[in-house]
Amino acid sequence: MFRKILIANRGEIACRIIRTAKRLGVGTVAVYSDADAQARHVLMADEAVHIGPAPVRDSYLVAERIIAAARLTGAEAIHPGYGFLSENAGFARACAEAGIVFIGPPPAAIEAMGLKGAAKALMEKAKVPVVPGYHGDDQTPELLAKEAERIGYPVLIKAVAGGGGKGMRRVDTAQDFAAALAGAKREAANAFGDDKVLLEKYLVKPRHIEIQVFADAKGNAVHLFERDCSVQRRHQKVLEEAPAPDMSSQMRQAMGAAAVAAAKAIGYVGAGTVEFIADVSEGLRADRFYFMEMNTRLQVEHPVTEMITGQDLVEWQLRVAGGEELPLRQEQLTISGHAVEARVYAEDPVRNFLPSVGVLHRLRSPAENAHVRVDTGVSEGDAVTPYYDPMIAKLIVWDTDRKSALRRLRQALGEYQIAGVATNTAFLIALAGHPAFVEGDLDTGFIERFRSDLIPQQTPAPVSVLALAALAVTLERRAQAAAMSVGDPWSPWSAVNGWRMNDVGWDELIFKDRDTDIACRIEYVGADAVRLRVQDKEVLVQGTLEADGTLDAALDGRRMKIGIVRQGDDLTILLPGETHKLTLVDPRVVSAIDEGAGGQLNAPMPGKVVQVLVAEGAKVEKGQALMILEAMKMEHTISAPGRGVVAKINFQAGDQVTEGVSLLSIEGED
Ligand code: MV4
Repeated sequence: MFRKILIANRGEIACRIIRTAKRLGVGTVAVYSDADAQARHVLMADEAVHIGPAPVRDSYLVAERIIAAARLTGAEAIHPGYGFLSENAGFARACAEAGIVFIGPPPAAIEAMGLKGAAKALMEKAKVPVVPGYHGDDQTPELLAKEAERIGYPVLIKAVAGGGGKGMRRVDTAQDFAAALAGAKREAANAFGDDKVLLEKYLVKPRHIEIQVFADAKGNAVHLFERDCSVQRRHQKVLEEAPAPDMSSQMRQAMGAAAVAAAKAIGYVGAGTVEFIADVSEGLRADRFYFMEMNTRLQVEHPVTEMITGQDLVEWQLRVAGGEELPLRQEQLTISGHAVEARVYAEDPVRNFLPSVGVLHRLRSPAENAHVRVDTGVSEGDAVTPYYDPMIAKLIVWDTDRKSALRRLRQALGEYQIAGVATNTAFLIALAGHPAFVEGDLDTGFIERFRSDLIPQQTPAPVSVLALAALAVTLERRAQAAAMSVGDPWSPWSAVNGWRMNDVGWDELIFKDRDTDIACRIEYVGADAVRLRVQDKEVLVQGTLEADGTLDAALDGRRMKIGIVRQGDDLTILLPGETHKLTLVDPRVVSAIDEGAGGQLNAPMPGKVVQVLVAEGAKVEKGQALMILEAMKMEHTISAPGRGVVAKINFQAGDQVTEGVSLLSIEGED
């Protein structure tokens, strides 16, 4: 076993690898960019080395810096995680040349699977089933058209150099073929610098089923069964599970044997995944699965395999890379129960899953136990930035059977409390509870087909939520008033202030719920209770605000613990599986802005200044656009909060800005 390894990655996978290394007594070295100086993977590792600025091409993708960091710290091996340099044969070679073990397959095996056409030909030779089609060198349009005819429509044109769905065209009739071919070639040339294509029979109802394989350097190879990853959105996996629903043991054996044959055909060593596409137009059938591609790395979804086999795949990787034999033989591996993984993302399903950047002002995860595992790389207070993948966590659950596992998944997803960014948790709950999904009726078109069932509805906050928010605001104001009056009975706070008076009276609070102002009358009925009247409804809510930000409340006698997060005037109310955002509108503040307001205007998120629309000294009106910021592929307009004069401009077009920095300042006009 290694004495010390370097993890050439970040986020949850770096943390995941460090956890196993620690358990095995292996020293760990993290690498980090400017944006990750305080990241969880850095705090977890024994040592950490800075490798450059936030953009991945300047840090996590710079092979030389990573190898230099391994040399500097005396790490004997490098684990690349997934993504980044994990499937880069050049990096694997550079490690070997530097005398460092690359924890992954031999470079030649990475290369063999890199080109789709060559990989397919290799698989055909190894008797691994491939989708009926054409993958020859002759690319003349006439020949390709004839081949399409032979295969039978519909056919799929795929870029040989492609992957992840890029450069794919479905063609339904011979008349459409020539135009589709020209389009696919143009796209492939642009995207990959290689316009070669292959043709396949188009499968109308496919499932993505992949086999986890493992091989050691002594000629042993096994499979650790399958994962079903059919539920995807734009080629991004959303839910993964093991075993695959409705898989017969006969089909499992056939697929496992094919995957092991694939690994052996290319001299594979280490962890790999052989992806198959199964034609389920007539259900899962042992003679209708076909090789798609092989991923020569540990995959994001490996934990579901760990949960059903009881094995630690990172431990297997370290042992195999260190020259040991595989820990178990095929006949010693068995499946126990069912596991499902959901990827919790900072993205907004309502806005077409646009990534959502910002600070995780609250991040409370479900409690981990024998059934529930959380793999994450972030902590409360960390930021989701535009620099890296916005995945917050992977939630993995296990139970004895699929339906129980899905129930646990929905339950655990409901326990998430996340404020500061939008997330897909409500979408995932809808997905894990969808009748068709629960029945196991899956294919790769599932999300698109049931889109309207799955995207959460944007409903106005119910009166109960307004009441909880009103109670939280009231309790917070009282706590503040009490804190300020301590030791100073003459302070204006302990004098006859509004709160004292209102304790026996009432007040008005205005909440903005998206674009609607909702005026609520709150009556102070006790030290810890308010009655809320809004429109024609009324609720009595009582409770206490705990130190960790939990509101322990009773709504008309119904007890609940909910999360409340306040950032300035913005309130996030976190109910099980449901999040509401309200803004407290203070009539006095609004009028102050109208009369002129000054101050700093800060960057709401990290990004790039695209345009500065005003000069220093310019007079501006309330709402006037001052600066345009680009972040997450979107433009954000920074506008004047009130009438005033531009005092100072701190950035120019083209400048990169971090979250929270002062972009410009305005002096209010009297
Ligand atoms: C296909 C297919 C239907 N027929 N091939 C998409 C990614 C690429 N690796 C292979 N893909 C597909 N290949 C044939 N002959 C449908 C897909 C496909 C898909 C496959 C797996 C998971 C999700 C998918 C979503 C859309 C299309």
